[in-house]
Amino acid sequence: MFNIFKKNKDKDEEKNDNINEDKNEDINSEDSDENKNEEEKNKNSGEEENQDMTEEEVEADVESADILEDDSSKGFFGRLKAGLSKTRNNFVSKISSIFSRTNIDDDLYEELEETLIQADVGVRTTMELIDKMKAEVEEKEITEPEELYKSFQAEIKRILIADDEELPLATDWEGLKVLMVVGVNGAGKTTTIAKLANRYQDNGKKVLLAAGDTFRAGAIDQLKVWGNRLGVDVIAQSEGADAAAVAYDAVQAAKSRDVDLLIIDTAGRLHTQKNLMDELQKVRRVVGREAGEERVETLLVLDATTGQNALNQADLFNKSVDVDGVALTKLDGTARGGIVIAVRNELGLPVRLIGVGEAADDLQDFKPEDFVEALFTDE
Ligand SMILES: Nc1nc2c(ncn2[C@@H]2O[C@H](COP(=O)(O)OP(=O)(O)OP(=O)(O)O)[C@@H](O)[C@H]2O)c(=O)[nH]1
Ligand SMILES: [Mg+2]
Repeated sequence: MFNIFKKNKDKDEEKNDNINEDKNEDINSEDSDENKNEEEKNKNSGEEENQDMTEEEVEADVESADILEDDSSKGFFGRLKAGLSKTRNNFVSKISSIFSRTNIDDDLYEELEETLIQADVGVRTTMELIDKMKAEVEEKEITEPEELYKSFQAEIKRILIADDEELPLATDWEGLKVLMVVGVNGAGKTTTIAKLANRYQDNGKKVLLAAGDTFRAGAIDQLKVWGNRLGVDVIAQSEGADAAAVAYDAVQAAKSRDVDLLIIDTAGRLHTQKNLMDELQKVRRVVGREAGEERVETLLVLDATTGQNALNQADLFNKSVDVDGVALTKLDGTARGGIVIAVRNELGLPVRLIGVGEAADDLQDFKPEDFVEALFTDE
């Protein structure tokens, strides 16, 4: 009932058992020097557009973002199609020309394999798809490439429809729900949060935001400006504060204000930075303990344009904080939309949201049927 993104409800019980051990953790404990060094590295290595922005610049940036734009003329499906146009024009048009060949032969399979790998579908999934196509040809005695194309599309759809998911995203629940949003620098966490806050507020939910990115200069202001613009309160401390302490305050505030959805922003971090990943676990533990494990979900935001690297990120984030769902942003910026298939099939993580542009309506629930249709149907 509480699931917005969850992949597996049974896990909660396990977590409840473990959480008691952490009860005495001091959420305000100082970070170790080692941790700070790591953070310094993170600061220097991240390509962060907002890093040196002045307050006015952050404000102008958020104000000019068109996520509240009221342009429903294209409709959701039109937006999806438009957002996937790079992938359509590249990957899909190649695939379609492969299946326009006159014969089903080794060349066809080879070209298909190459194209799938180039589109970030992932090696294992590509091999599975090729094997499946060969099996279909044999079993169904398919001779026409065009007919095989239909099987191919059906197979992609089958991979994307995961049977352990509840679709669509929940809009109905009782009491507080906490969504922790994690990911590497610049993946689109804060923008995704703003879009979700906007959406759930439109749905009549009382939303509260927590400025858990206490690390990057300007991040707190950025969220506050969003809060202002959306008319949503933001719980924040000063830059450099313990992120877990902010999360703690935010959960208390959410409880006392009868909030339906608390969304916690977190600092971008590389999945390879152990200390920062530990910090994330700490935030997660504090939130679970204060809000109740069953009320917390973790959304991993991945930038689709980072390709295979996004898969590595997902794997390590999942090991660290147990990801419930993935938001795959910036699909409009890549010709390699096959990454959606890889996240689903290689990692077994449910893609719950996709970002196909900057506006609010461009953060869409991921619907496999629509996705496949938007990819493969001609104008
Ligand atoms: N084209 C496109 N741009 C997007 C999408 N989602 C986010 N962006 C842009 O990506 C940039 C980074 O987004 P943020 O939300 O600030 O990313 P973040 O993960 O919070 O970054 P840090 O706070 O630096 O870790 C912004 O310019 C967003 O407008 C999308 O689906 N499509
Ligand atoms: Mg951010």
